[in-house]
Amino acid sequence: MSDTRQTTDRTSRRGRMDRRGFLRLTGVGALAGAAAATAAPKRAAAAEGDRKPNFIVIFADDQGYGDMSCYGSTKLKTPNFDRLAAEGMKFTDFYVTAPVCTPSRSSLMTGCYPRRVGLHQHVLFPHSKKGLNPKEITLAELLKEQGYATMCIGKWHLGHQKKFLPTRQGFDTYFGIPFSNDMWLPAGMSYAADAKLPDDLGAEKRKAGERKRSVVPLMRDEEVIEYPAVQATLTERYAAEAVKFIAANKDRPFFIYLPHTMCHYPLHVSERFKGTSGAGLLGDVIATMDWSVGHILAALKQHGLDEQTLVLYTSDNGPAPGSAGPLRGKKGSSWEGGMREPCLMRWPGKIPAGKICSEVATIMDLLPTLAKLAGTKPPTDRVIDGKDIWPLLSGQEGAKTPYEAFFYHTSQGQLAAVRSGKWKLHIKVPRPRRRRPKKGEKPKPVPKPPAIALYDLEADIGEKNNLADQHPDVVARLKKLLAHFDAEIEKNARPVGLI
Ligand SMILES: [Ca+2]
Repeated sequence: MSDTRQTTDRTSRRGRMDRRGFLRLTGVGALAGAAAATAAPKRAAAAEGDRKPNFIVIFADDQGYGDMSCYGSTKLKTPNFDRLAAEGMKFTDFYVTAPVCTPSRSSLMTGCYPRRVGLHQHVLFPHSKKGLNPKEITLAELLKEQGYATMCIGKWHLGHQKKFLPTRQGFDTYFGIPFSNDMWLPAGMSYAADAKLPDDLGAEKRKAGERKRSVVPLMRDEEVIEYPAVQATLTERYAAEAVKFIAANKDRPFFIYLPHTMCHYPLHVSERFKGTSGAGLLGDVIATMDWSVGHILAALKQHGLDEQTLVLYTSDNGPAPGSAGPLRGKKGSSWEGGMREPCLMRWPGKIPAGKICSEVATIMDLLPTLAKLAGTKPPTDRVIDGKDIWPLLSGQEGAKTPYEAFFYHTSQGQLAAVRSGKWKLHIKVPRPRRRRPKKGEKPKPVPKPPAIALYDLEADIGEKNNLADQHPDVVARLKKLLAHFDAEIEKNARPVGLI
């Protein structure tokens, strides 16, 4: 009984807030303002109660659908991920837009398919001359406009040149490595006066960069502060930065975007966590990432911000070292294992606790959904592919996915598949991986995949039974959706940023 009453109270509170948000958005509030001067004190008080929510978006690197105990891992113990699931919502059908790092991140920041913003062709490297176009309106920029304090902590990977850095894309401040941890030192970086550098990194090398694999710079804002970045302690240092930022901004709305460096190869773990998981190096690395969630939640509680903060945890693509659980394929493939991710969202009092959402939702939906919660809207002068998924998040009765169709791309950005309802049609069926022959064994030829493959994801989550021949009508319908999407995005694609 008391639970029902609580839910009703929360719903009506939300209803009041939504109406005010609507007035703000439509401008009706402003028009009425001059005529209603006497109502001013009441409005001010209401605004106080309407404090915009904080957002903490944690984006793991290469963590798979099976790399949490709340997603079925029996090897890993992940009490803090599990806590997010118990105190929030767990998504079973949450997708990223690409099976590799850069394109997936571009979708989080812009609310668009990577092809829409020109960042679909694999990942950026230290020699790349492009990045996220500064003309794009990022989630951070939308929130900053709404008075948010914004910080990016971790692996950016949307361009390491100054004009593409987080500090030029809506973040007040940045701490992290500019791309993947297996890359190297680019030419032409700026160095802090007190940067920790090896003695032999003279002016010439700094200008030219240094091509040592898996030796990467750590940056603060726009300058290198440490090279080589001590990778073993990065996950803990990221958590410390987040906790510091929470404390410094506890009295105003804030947005923390924390894209982890782990668990991308090469794996690193600190002495403190080494050997603690009983599940090998990957287990220790994931235990550190799990600990980081607990550390951040403790800071929210300490500052009384639990009920004002939406915490979201997901991963940028499928597993490289880890597990995709029941899904087929891994990082780099358009099988479900490459692009369907664990996703947990917690906001006590607003997102129902312990609920499972099995509707299709995507990384592109963060921008429109968080924009709305912050009292603004996505840009209207360009196509935004993501959708407002608040009806799903808030547990509205009967809420359905806003997607008639979701589109998968290869790691090189080619249109690969579509999902509509329970059906998924591949038009670029991934080639099976070549198995390394045993000593003395002749290498076996890799069988050629079929031209198309149709799967019923409800009955066959592991994409094993190709039903294309049995359902020509479904194939025809999905092919039409693919053709329509392809033509539209070709027409309305925007240019990538160039230096
Ligand atoms: Ca990745």
